[in-house]
Amino acid sequence: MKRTKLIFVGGFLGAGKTTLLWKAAQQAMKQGLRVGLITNDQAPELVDSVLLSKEGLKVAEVSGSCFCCNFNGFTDAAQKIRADASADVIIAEPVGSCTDLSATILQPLKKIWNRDYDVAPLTVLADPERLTDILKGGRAELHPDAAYIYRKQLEESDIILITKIDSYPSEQIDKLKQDVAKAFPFATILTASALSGEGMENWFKETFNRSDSGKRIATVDYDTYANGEAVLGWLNGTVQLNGLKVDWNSLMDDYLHNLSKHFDSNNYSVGHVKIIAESDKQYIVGNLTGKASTLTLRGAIEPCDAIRLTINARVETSPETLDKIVNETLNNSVKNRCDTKTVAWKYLTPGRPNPTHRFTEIV
Ligand SMILES: Nc1nc2c(ncn2[C@@H]2O[C@H](COP(=O)(O)OP(=O)(O)O)[C@@H](O)[C@H]2O)c(=O)[nH]1
Ligand SMILES: [Mg+2]
Repeated sequence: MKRTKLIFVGGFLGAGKTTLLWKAAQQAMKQGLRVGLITNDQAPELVDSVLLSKEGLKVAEVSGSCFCCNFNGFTDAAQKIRADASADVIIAEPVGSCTDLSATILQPLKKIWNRDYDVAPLTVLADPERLTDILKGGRAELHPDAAYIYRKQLEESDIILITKIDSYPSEQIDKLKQDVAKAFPFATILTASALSGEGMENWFKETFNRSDSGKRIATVDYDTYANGEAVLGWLNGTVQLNGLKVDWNSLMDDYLHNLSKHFDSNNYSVGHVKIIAESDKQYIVGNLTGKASTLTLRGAIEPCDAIRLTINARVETSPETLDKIVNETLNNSVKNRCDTKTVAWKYLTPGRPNPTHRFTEIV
């Protein structure tokens, strides 16, 4: 079997990685390529995997640990999807709060797995709003140590892809592009919108055709990195909701707005809150990537009796507080509308990153 192209799409929580994976996979399949995707999280019950599978894409998941701390879990998943899907290309999404991927994933892959994988340049996605603030030396409403992770992700990138350009004026994006090029002169700077498709082909071509991956290893202080992750409460849960011809669209809208209100009024900075509600035939996806203004809901479910709701929340507060807010808000939002039954529920603080490999030199 020939070598599989392996593309990593990093970037902070909510930057748009999963949306990009989805659109890139669709585009690549249209070109006749066989595509596999790998998602990653600290815990099971991952909205991203549910969502991508619903779109008919071949998805493997590494959950319970990030790729860096479970390198063999990553290569097992990659080997499986390479064999099952005869994949020409695999696109992998590391956890949004992870950094040091060049040292811990790209270099070991080049050294150990060169026969099977042709590793593409490391793409780091950046949302224009957060990026603008970080470039000014700000912290994009994040804890200083979480903002440190954001900067380190950019410092180790081969390609910085400024995303979501559909929602920003083009002059602003041009100026941002120049500023990013000045701050990170080693990286190729590209722009795209996964939603409108603009710039996607250009990014995919550049990434797919290049093999100069992991050209930099950033100096990362693991105490600051660990603390940047530890300030986040992490919750993954799945709940079955049962009622009678319930208007799920308005219920999900209420639920996400109520959650957002709680986080904002307590000044708990949101990394990313993502929900997917699924009936037999339809689904709704909700996202919150910061304050209430970032709230979006997509899709619709016709009134019916039962849905399955998966919730992933990464918010700057203790996991216990996060659990309380997510749970109580759900109970208040569903009151008199339906019953809830928990299928799976886990909340935690990510542990100190302890990578399987950590190369100090470029392979
Ligand atoms: N306007 C706009 N929103 C986007 C784009 N890509 C992603 N988003 C939104 O950003 C939020 C987070 O996206 P997601 O792909 O889940 O981010 P991830 O956490 O990096 O995987 C969602 O609300 C997406 O709809 C884009 O190109 N344009
Ligand atoms: Mg994602």
